[in-house]
Amino acid sequence: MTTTDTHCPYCSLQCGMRLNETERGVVEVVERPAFPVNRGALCGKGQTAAALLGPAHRLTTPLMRERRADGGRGPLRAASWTEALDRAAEGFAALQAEHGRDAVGVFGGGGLTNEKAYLLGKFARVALGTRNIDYNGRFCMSSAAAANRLAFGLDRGLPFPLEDIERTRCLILVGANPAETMPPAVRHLRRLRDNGGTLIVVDPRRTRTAELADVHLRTAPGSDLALALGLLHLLIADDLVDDAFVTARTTGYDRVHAAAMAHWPERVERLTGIPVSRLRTVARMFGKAATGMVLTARGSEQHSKGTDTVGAWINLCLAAGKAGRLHSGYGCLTGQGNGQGGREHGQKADQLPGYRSIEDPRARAHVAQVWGVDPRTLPHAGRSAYELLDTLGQPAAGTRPAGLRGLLLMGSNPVVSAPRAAHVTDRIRALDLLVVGDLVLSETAQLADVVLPGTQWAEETGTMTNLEGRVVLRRGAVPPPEGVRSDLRILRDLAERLGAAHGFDDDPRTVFEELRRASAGGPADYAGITYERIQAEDGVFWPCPDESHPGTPRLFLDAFATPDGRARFLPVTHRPPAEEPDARYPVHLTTGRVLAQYQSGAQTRRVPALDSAAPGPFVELHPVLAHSLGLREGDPVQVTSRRGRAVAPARITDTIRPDTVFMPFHWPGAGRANTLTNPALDPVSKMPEFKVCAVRVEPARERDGAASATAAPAEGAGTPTGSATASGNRP
Ligand SMILES: Nc1nc2c(c(=O)[nH]1)N[C@H]1C(S)=C(S)[C@@H](COP(=O)(O)OP(=O)(O)OC[C@H]3O[C@@H](n4cnc5c(=O)[nH]c(N)nc54)[C@H](O)[C@@H]3O)O[C@H]1N2
Ligand SMILES: Nc1nc2c(c(=O)[nH]1)N[C@H]1C(S)=C(S)[C@@H](COP(=O)(O)OP(=O)(O)OC[C@H]3O[C@@H](n4cnc5c(=O)[nH]c(N)nc54)[C@H](O)[C@@H]3O)O[C@H]1N2
Ligand code: SF4
Ligand SMILES: [Mo]
Repeated sequence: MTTTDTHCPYCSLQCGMRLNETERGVVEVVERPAFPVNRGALCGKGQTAAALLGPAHRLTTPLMRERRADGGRGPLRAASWTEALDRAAEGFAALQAEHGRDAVGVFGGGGLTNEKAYLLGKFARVALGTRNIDYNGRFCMSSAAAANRLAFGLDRGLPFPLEDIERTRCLILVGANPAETMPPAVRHLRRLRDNGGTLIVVDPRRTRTAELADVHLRTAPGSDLALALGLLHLLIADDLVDDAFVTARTTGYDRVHAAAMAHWPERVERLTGIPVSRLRTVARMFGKAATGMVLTARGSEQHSKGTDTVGAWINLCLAAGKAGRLHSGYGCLTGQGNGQGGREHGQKADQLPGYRSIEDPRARAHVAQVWGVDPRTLPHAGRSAYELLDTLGQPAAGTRPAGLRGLLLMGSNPVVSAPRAAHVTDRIRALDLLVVGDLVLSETAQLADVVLPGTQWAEETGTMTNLEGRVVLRRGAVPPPEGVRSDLRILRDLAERLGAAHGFDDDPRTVFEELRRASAGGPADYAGITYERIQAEDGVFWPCPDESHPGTPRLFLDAFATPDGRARFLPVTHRPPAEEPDARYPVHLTTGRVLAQYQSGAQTRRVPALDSAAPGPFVELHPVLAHSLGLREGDPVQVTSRRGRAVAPARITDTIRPDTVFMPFHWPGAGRANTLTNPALDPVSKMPEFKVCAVRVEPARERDGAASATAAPAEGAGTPTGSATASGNRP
């Protein structure tokens, strides 16, 4: 039997696990108690992760389809690697020759290792020479990233190790449901309470996480910005502002003070649905605690005002003197396995490795020198994820530039996970050439012209940076199925065909060595991190500028990362969601996750134990709303927004607000939540408004219900055509 210590393929905790492989090739996941982040604990997804090793559910050969003269598509068929890579590279080159370099783009993912993310960014800028690269992290924590950089001068999701949570006296958890999304982290919440600390949870639903809290604020979706401003107002009114901290370590308080005064408690009660007395209780709990933290996740961030909302929570921390101190601070719970590292090494439209800006001449010069290219050849910033998807295949019109004609996609499944997904699917179909690298035939890969089967997780080695900024090593443990190639190899093969014969190595360690040099001196400095150190030290926290540097588990204790060392208050005021309930669409829809499924479900829907634990979509609604519509548990419910219509069974529960329904987004087909969601973008981060839109809820007619079991997604349902009126379902 061989044993390998490694990390889970899924979320940003990057739980340590041990893989045992028997002589007969059976792989089992067992505990690895020494790894500090999870101390052996794993959720069901980690426990069953080995199910996708081996060929059973996997792509094991490249696939291709022919385009007919009339533009129609043939079926996907097996192809050789040479055929598939030639078709991809020649196709991209031809599109660029005809439409310009920016006509071909790249879409990446926050689940890719640092090495892959780095090489993908380099591939876009050097091999394709396109400005158009972005990735699914834009849909994830980009609002928190933007606010972190504005306020603190640096974006690392957590500025402290996760276990510091246990020691804080008061924690406000906003729009995060770790009991389902990061179960091993819940131990820290329990310990926090055992240590006498207070836990406050803000969520429109009484989640399993909210059930652990001292106080649960069941806010209206999209009202967190008002809540944070209202709490700041009360902090000021109760004389709980830490003046000494504000004077010594921050700038810009005056502008924020005025905004807070405009959010008096009664107004905030109206906006959030939380009574003034409870607002006051929470403001006092937080203000009087000796130490305190605010942690946000997607519930607070995935809004068209996500950056301002996070800014408002940061303002609250700064005013209360709860930042830049031991056991105090603001943090964002990043989501994907490499959500942190994936945003540091150049997959983002405006970014070069080391979290450098692609518009900064010094950064361009440094990275160009590492890459051996002329800095003038480096493209500038391109389009953000949704803006890129929204215009695929479209000609230029008015002020709108032409959309991409060709796309290389690795590590995302936007047919299920992008907002306004039916429209995005139409746009993907309008491409001249879609090349997808994946492990499985995802819903997006099903639309590709070329599908390239890749290795994953335990079949290859690479580094991941977890939500704490801890760089860990996922070690290869088992041989990949025959016929697949690593993403690094695929990028090398494509780069060679595009004329970039050098600079694309497929050995992860060699790529990491180059990443170290490219990141050196940047905000996310990995120069001192080596594979050996990572293994010896249970991971190394960046920044780590040289090999004698211990790494940086805790940021900002002495100074913030701004030029003057002070944190900046951010001037923000409340504004409503882009779409508010009205007579036609009277109910809020919010979306999110369930324990047993991961993201677009491409991986976890193929794991039998997970599929049976969470077999399909549902619409969570309050008994009052259900009663008013004559709906019983399990009845098919039709949910309609301005983007389209979805049908899924009712799940009736009083844990949700009566004016809100919730759908998880893990499934394609009739119950796809993203058919409904609103792509209104945050002006700073370009985050879409996944967490709130206006819908109409009604019993599905018979044929809709029958359709829901089998039907293809309601593609093209750009505008709802249903004849139903808006009567009566405002609870
Ligand atoms: N099981 C599982 N775990 C995962 C993932 C997964 O797909 N499945 N994905 C990983 C990834 S990439 C991510 S980003 C994280 C996400 O982790 P979380 O952010 O914890 O997950 P979500 O379910 O998207 O949203 C959290 C909560 O936000 C609430 N919410 C909705 N609207 C609002 C609002 O306006 N205000 C507030 N305060 N709350 C609101 C929802 O009710 C929900 O309970 O999970 C990671 N872990
Ligand atoms: N309505 C709604 N929509 C949402 C959200 C929400 O809360 N509500 N959350 C958003 C968030 S936070 C996120 S992060 C996105 C995530 O949504 P997606 O971007 O779709 O992420 P995944 O489902 O993880 O897709 C990863 C794909 O890459 C493949 N893959 C995994 N590892 C590798 C690898 O190493 N190499 C390659 N080539 N492929 C790999 C998987 O098989 C899968 O097909 O969804 C967003 N969409
Ligand atoms: S919590 Fe996240 S990293 Fe840990 S086992 Fe579950 S999915 Fe894997
Ligand atoms: Mo995410």
